[in-house]
Amino acid sequence: MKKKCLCIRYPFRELTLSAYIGHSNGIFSIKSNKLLVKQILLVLALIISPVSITSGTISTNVFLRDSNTPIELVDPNIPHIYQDIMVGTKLKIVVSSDTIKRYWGGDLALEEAYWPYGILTPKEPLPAAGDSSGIYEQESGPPPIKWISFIADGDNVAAGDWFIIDYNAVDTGDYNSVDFNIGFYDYDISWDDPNYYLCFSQVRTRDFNNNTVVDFQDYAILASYWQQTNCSSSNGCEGADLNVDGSVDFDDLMLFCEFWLEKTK
Ligand SMILES: [Ca+2]
Ligand SMILES: [Ca+2]
Repeated sequence: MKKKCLCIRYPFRELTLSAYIGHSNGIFSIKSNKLLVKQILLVLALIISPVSITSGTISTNVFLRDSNTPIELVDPNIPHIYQDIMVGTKLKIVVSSDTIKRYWGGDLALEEAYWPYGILTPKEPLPAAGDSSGIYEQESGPPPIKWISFIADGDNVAAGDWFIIDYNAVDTGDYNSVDFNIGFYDYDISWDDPNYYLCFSQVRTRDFNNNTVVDFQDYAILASYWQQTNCSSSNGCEGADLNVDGSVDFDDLMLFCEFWLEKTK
């Protein structure tokens, strides 16, 4: 039975007031009773310059690479936990903002344990991220983590789609499925902990002939190995032993049918 990943979530912050309050502290140099000072400054901020206060969220959405078709959620009421995808599936993760918000930064983070199974590749920032925006890759650790970092900046930052990061599901190793978590960091919320995880469970491909669609040609390959029991010593029966128990039988047929006519292009 396939496991479901453990996802940790942190609440979005509804208002982004920290920079404004910090700026006001510098102006007035008030040092006593910090809570009262913040309350006073908050009121002043609301009175003097309400347009300086922005609300909104930076969000992620996941689509098939060649379309705007979103990947379905396991439960529509639980965000960021997605239906199974096959090895070979190509996704795009879109980072968007519903507000004009300059100097925003964040990351997608991939822990070393997941590196053999999927690859994140950044694309050029979209125009709405601003003419001084940036996106880059880096590694850090220990423990080793790969980061796709992005910054929205410039006079022309606009609400909308800001960044696209491609994801390729490349392997499940020796397993019939792998749970896969990608941390999403919003620096306005935390530098230390992900705001949430994008959770995938990726499974072995049913596209045995590697032509990007699961159809009768793949069924014919599975049928050619029907009830064969030495798959572990014969290259996995060309992948037809989907549950990796050494034989091709009804269990594999059921797993195959779950992705009938699935496309990975
Ligand atoms: Ca095929
Ligand atoms: Ca099997």
